[in-house]
Amino acid sequence: MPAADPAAPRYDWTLEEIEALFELPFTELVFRAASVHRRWFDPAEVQIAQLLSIKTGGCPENCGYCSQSQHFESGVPASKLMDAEAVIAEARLAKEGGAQRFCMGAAWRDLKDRDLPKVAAMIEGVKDLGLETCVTLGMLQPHQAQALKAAGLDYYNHNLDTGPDYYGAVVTTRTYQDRLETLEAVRDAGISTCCGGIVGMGETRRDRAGLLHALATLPAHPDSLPINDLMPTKGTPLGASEPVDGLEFVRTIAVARLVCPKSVVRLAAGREHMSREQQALCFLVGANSIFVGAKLLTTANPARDTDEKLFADLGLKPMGMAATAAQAVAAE
Ligand code: SAM
Ligand code: DTB
Ligand code: SF4
Repeated sequence: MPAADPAAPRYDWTLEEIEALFELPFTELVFRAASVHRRWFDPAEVQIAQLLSIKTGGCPENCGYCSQSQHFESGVPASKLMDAEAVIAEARLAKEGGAQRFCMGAAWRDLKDRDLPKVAAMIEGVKDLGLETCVTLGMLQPHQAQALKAAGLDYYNHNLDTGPDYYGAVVTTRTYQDRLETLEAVRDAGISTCCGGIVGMGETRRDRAGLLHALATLPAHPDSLPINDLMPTKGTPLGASEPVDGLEFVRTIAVARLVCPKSVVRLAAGREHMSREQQALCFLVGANSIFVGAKLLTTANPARDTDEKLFADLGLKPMGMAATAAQAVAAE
């Protein structure tokens, strides 16, 4: 019998195995993660995504990290859902700036059926520009997921945020199970999943391992796996969190690459406060997607020319769209 491929995806990871990966000597972890990365991806390729907040602030949920919750005084004003034409105009600019995927985020607890036609028009318009489409709209019912799929949606972002044991310290208005059910509705509708979490919220390494364990034991690994470094926002309960050590963040990316080897791992929020060297280490251990543009949803991100210089200095290039499409098919 041929030996099993050590880089093949596995769905039976134990929490202890994942904790043991975190404990490896840094050099060994980097080597293993970079090796697995090369098995499935061109390590010079990084996917370029851009975010737009299509409905900002006033959210009824109490996610302790979030500037958009109505429970906290973060100074982010609430606004109405944007018009589809304005969203499509922003997407056109993003494409001209080199974005490959356009991610539209709404500060909602859940999608309301009355908003579906407008969101569907945004998806159709953005897709017509030749961009991959992603939305993150809170919890979804199965019929809503099907309607988004019919509009041409490629990806739905819905994060688990942290490990199950720490989750209750971060948010109480929505359960872990609620999140898993939305992800199931997304998968069942045939939409690719974008699902990850946040580090730097005061969690332990075991909690970070718990997040990656939850992701690696989903019925299907996320197609996109964003790891966010908390963007601390004054006025939110987690606004004064102790930042996570830079090398620990790199370890988290490396372990994500090892346990979900075929997922496109995104170095998501937090690049604004990371050195070029830290970002380079993240790319080395398997991060192969970023958000570009000076703004994420409500917080800052590196300027486009800063990222262009970083890509030039590191010899990185935008991921071929064929590669991202192949990923989506491979994960089905
Ligand atoms: N309201 C929807 C929801 O929560 O499902 C969609 C938008 S929400 C802003 C999307 C994700 O962004 C969150 O689940 C969280 O993981 C991430 N996020 C939000 N605020 C963040 C922050 N300050 N720093 C890092 N990540 C953050
Ligand atoms: C994800 O994992 N990160 C993005 C996207 N999915 C929606 C959001 C990051 C938000 C950072 C905080 C802000 O800008 O408000
Ligand atoms: Fe609302 Fe999403 Fe922010 Fe939570 S993360 S408060 S659900 S916008």
